[in-house]
Amino acid sequence: MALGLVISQSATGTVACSSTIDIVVSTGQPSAPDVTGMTEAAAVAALDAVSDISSGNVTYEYSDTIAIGLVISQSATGTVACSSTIDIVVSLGDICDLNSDGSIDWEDVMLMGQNWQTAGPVGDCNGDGIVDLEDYSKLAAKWLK
Ligand SMILES: [Ca+2]
Ligand SMILES: [Ca+2]
Repeated sequence: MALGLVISQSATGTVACSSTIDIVVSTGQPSAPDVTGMTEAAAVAALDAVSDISSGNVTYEYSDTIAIGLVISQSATGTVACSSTIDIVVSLGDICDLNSDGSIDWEDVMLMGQNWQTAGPVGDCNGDGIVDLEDYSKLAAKWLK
């Protein structure tokens, strides 16, 4: 909405005497919604739905806490300059979830076993260049969590 125009108010119509009505006035700049926790497609759609901003680059990172396919972070939220692009980071899931099915279980152990004592990358949960007992310990600690 253009600069200086009222976007919304706290009440309309009949109100009690001595009521105070709050108003929200446009700063004339677009506001980027918080899309963290959304799926990539929903986040891109939500950003593109706001006029004067658009979705930007999508990058992918492993995350212990954010489920696979969901947005971990974004480059900006709230009021941004017109024509801003908002980049998002999408979760690849847990690095120990070797088959990327959203849970850490025997299938991942099997995959790790197939890559045992190799350089990975599948199975190298700690990224040290070898699939070994340290990786198994890390995977086991996350078993079915
Ligand atoms: Ca898995
Ligand atoms: Ca390793």
